[in-house]
Amino acid sequence: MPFTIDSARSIFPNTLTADTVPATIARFKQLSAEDQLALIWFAYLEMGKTITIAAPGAANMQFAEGTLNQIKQMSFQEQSQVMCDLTNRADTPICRTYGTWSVNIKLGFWYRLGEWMEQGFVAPIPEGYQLSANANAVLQVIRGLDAGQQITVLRNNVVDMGYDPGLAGTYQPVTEPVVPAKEISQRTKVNIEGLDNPTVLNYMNNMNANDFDALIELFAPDGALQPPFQKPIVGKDAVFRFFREECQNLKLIPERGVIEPVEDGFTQIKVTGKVQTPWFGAAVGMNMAWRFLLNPDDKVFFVAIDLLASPKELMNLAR
Ligand code: ECH
Ligand code: GLY
Ligand code: GLY
Repeated sequence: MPFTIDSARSIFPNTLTADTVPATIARFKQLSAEDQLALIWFAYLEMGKTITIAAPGAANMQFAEGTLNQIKQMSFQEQSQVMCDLTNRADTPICRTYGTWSVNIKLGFWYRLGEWMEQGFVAPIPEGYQLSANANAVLQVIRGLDAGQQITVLRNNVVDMGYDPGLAGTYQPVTEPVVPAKEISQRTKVNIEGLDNPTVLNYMNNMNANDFDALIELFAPDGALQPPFQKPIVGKDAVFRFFREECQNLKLIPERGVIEPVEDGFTQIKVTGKVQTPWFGAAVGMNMAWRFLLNPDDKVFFVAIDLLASPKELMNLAR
């Protein structure tokens, strides 16, 4: 075996990723819970002026409905406490429930709370709230990011909230239902300048069609997928679960790619292009790279998905 998952992670080492995203999140986490909530509120309001967020689907919201109604019944003081608990990742019943939800349910939950804060059903950020100097500095950094990086900061903050019972390993994750794959007649095909590798083309087309059964067959049994700023998800079963839970209705718009053989029949491929999330649609095109390592059977042994530092990186296919 010429490659391990670990060594595969450093193919195409010249790829410049948006490291300001994890750096900003790390600084954000040092702030008080009140500051964190107020900062997200201000950032969210500012972003809302230029990009519209799609309302979560009903199928998505049903799992959060009970908790949301419970919060709606509370006093403003209790509501503020729940929001601070979530931010502090306290061990409370609501934080435990939140911890079992998939990413989209967590985002839908906060989307609804935000609406209720605006409408006066949930405790607002106090009028005239003054961010600390550190919080202001973080907000300044967020203002300077591109839209794709801004929504990634927001998303990852929301993902990190609540109490994570995952370590105990005894909970059933709650996820939105899986939609059926698109009918063949509804499917589109991507075009990638400089690349005609069928595994990569099928990867993009099957993801865009929500055809996760076909998509997973492109992977080697011990294959791995590394999402932006995360550790690799290893093995077909785990990757398949990830597709069904977190990859519905994405739009992958690859633009260009390079391919070259490496050792022992393996092939490395880098593709750059845009990705859209169903939350923002065409309003936000995230600048992304895919770094594939295919085994001698042309199955995906490893693929890393990276959020790029700048649009300039879309042209960087250097080895
Ligand atoms: C308010 C104040 C109090 C605190 C909070 C509030 C609410 C905040 C809200 C935030 C909503 C944010 C949202 C963000 C959505 C971001 C989505 C992103 C998606 C990126 C997806 C990518 C996919 C890449 C992939 C590809 C593959 O090939 C393999 C799979 C995969 C204001 C009340 C908290 C409401 C909705 C960034 C990049 C391409 C890796 C998935
Ligand atoms: N509105 C986006 C979603 O529910 O995934
Ligand atoms: N809807 C995909 C995501 O937010 O990750």
